[in-house]
Amino acid sequence: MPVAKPESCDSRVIAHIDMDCFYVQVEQRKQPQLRGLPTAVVQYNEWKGGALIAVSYEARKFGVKRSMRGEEAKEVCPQIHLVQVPVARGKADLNGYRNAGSEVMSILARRGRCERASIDEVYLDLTDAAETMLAEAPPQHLEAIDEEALKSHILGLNNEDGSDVKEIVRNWIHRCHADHRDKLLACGILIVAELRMQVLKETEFTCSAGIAHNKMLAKLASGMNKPAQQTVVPFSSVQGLLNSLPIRKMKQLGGKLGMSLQIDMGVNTVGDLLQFSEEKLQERYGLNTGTWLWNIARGINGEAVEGRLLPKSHGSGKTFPGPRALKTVSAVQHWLNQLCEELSERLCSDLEQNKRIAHTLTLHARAYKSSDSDSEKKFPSKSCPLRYGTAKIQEDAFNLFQAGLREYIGLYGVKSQGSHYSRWGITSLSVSASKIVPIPSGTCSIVKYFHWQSSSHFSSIQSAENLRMDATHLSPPGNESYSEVGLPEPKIHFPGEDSWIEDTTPGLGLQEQKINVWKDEDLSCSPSKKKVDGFTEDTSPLLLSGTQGCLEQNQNKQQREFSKDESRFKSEYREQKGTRLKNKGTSSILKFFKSCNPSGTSLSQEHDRTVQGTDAQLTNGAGFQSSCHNLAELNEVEVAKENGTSSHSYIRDQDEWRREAWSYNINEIDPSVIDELPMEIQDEIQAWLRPRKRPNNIVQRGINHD
Ligand code: TTP
Repeated sequence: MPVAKPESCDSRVIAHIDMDCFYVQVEQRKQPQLRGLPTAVVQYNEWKGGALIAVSYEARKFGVKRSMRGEEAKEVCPQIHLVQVPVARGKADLNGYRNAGSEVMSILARRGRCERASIDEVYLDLTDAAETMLAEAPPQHLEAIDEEALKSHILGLNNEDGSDVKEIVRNWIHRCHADHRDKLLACGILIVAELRMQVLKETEFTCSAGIAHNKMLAKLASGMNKPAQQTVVPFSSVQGLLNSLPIRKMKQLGGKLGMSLQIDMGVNTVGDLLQFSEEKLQERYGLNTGTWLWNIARGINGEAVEGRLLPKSHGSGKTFPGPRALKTVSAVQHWLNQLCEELSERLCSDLEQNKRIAHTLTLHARAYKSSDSDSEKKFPSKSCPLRYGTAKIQEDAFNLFQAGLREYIGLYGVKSQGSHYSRWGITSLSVSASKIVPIPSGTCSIVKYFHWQSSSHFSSIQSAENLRMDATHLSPPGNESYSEVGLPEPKIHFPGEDSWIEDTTPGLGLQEQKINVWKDEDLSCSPSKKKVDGFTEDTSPLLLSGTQGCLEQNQNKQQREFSKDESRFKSEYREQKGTRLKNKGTSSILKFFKSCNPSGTSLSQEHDRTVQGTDAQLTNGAGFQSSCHNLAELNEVEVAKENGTSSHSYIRDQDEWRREAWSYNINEIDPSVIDELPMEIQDEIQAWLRPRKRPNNIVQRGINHD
């Protein structure tokens, strides 16, 4: 999150690696005959040839752009090859691209801390590797410098006199009187060039890179010379780069904040910000945003490379634009089922491969109401504890949707303009799983984990049973008009999300033992009935009397169900896995180099000949908070029966269950997953991620970065 942070250390070496026309490269690896040809990947929707989502650099030379549809691209480049994005469950299947991104990442991570920023972007902290190189084999003593490194672009180096660019780069790398920071960058040049060649050899993909002292500058640089090239930002060039950089090109400044800076403050380039004091910027845009602006004008960015190879969340979404908007609850349920199936498959794969479990399920949607004065109202995002197993995720997501819809249309139904009820439509739907943690180990966490699993299981069963009634009420009958639902305002106290953590149940030692067995030996998602059943039986001595006993009895029942579900979930997964196609690249790198590049020059040299072709809201987090709701709310409202007079109450008996308060923590959203959600939902989430006003207590002023 772009919170103003001081430069932690100005001698870092940070690289931003961005794959070139990534989806196209993945498709070209599958169909090598397309290599070097104008190619584009088109969306699943075939209207007018489908929207282009990735365009090869060969096609860009003809003027083909991502904003075009297939038919338009054919007009400007008749020979273009259009490849449709793979499809599964009636929507784009990004698994192949995701896995290809992981292949690249595993190579890049060999030399330093690595953070996956999106499906095809990675940040690397190469400081340690560069320091080591400087100590052991300093670049100034290297006789031969790799060709790929010599092709680097070093910002601020001028070759107007027509001198050999490679010679200029060689001299820059060899400078023995350079300051320490530039020497480190010289090492970065060599390391990144080597890594990029390794990526090419092992995956057949080309990528571009930016190398600088912080993430912001590295990201700016990586897109400057594409494809298959790298750009370096020495300290001495930072201000020159920013002075001429249009404000809207800066990450986070493409939206309202950028617009306000232009219109209200007359700021057109990042450098123009230098004329304002930090206080002035804070006064106008709030403490945190003001400081952040003050920092970026000086190239200051203390964000650390997170060291995260695995996503913080998983998401699956689909848009339903225009006439395809979903207008019935059953249509929504159908698509939710598809999305949840995909999500469940990915969760299972994460569990199997990385031994991680997700704890929170969230539903996001975009909707409209046809006859509503409150047209600005957003469909509320809803979260609940995540239960594993496709059917459960589907059920819970559907419940969340119903809760969201109920809130969206108004608690008592929307009766507008005489006797007409409001119609609604869903234009975008997505589910995500977050709060992903390694399977807990050790007594405390296992107990908490299962206590949590069982309680969430119980509450969801209850809510599901009762909310099923809602579906009838919420489904627009026949002509899609809306029937009135009487829902009283829920009154509920939501304590902290972690309250259950304190609530450890005594006597779970045996469970813990068995779970550890499962954890250590049974992570392949193969069913192990014996162990699971054994675990279930072991829990029986826990039966107690009174309220606590009743609670635990319920827990045991739920744990048994959980175990069965787990077993069914595993066998479901095996089936899914059996049918999954595996798209592997061709195996022989030598073959690749021979066939694609018989001259022995690198692909990037070939690319040298090709043509080059955030809305920072002044938010105080209100948007985020308004999207935080919880499933407990569903369990406590009274739902009118069909006759509209009597009501059925399903307020939960046990106060314990009330302690679960589920809200969505924005920090749990992985930026790489946001990219996979429908655009409208991305916009919404991005708005939450914008710089927030915070007390300015972390900024060290007066650091000299010039
Ligand atoms: P980008 O990195 O933005 O673009 P790119 O890799 O295709 O091309 P470039 O060389 O200019 O970086 O996006 C990475 C992939 O994400 C892209 O190949 C396709 C997908 N994508 C979409 O599906 N929809 C979009 O709107 C964008 C921007 C990307």
